[in-house]
Amino acid sequence: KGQNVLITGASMGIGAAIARRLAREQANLILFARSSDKLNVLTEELRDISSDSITIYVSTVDVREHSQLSQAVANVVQEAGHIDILINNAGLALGAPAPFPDLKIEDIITMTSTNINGMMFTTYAVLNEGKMKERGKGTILNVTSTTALEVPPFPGEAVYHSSKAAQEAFTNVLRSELVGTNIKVLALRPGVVATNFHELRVGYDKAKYESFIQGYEPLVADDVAEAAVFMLCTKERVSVKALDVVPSAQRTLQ
Ligand code: NJP
Repeated sequence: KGQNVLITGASMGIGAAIARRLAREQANLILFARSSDKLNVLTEELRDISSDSITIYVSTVDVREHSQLSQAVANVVQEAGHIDILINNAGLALGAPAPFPDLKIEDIITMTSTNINGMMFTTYAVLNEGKMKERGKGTILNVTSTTALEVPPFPGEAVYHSSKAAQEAFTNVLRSELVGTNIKVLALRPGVVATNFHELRVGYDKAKYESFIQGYEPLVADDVAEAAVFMLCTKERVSVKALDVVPSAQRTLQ
């Protein structure tokens, strides 16, 4: 309650679901994404959910653009004072599962720059402009993926899985750098969740999506949001460092 929470990729899917849950918890929300229309619609919904008792800041931000991001964080901090919680959630997979050399170079650049650079740029801005480092307290929750740890790996997703593995590595190193402060660094790893993510991923090929999730019901975004709120609401001495949230019947990607 009353904490300032920045969520990237807040315009839909898991990010929007986390925003809805946190609005019920009376957190002040800072919503970043590229689609201003969707952010505005969500903001209205969040005002209803919270009965107008929270402050909501909305910024149309592309997490791949460092200067845009740090400016957006600095603008919010002028009003909000600081950021307590960062949820690095913006991310995507592009191109149907395909052998690495068949991927388009622009898709490789988009995936790595969004999933890796975007997460690092946002974290950098929040630790510095967002005053988290100076205050020595807060939480950084990275929405990574079960795919980051899949052994043996799943052929056809070389870039997406590598980007998620990079997120996990970053999470672990940052956590050890911040030992001795009250800044928690956590990883939340979803399995398959029914969001727009898969439509982008399989190039809107419904048949490929159906075959991917064959035999079980995927999670909905709110299932992941519930887990996120659980991780964020523990006592100060407790750190749920990482959590896998998967459909009960999900087989491994193999
Ligand atoms: O995806 P989707 P999810 N700058 O497509 C935003 C991970 N995950 O909620 O910019 C700023 O509904 C985009 O906003 P917009 C996944 O890797 C998922 O499922 O307006 N924002 C939108 O709000 C990702 O890290 C599954 O287009 C950017 C949001 O990202 C996270 O969960 C499984 C952006 C994506 O919403 C949320 O994905 C798994 C940019 N450059 C991990 N580019 C799953 N769904 O099955 C995109 O293991 N966004």
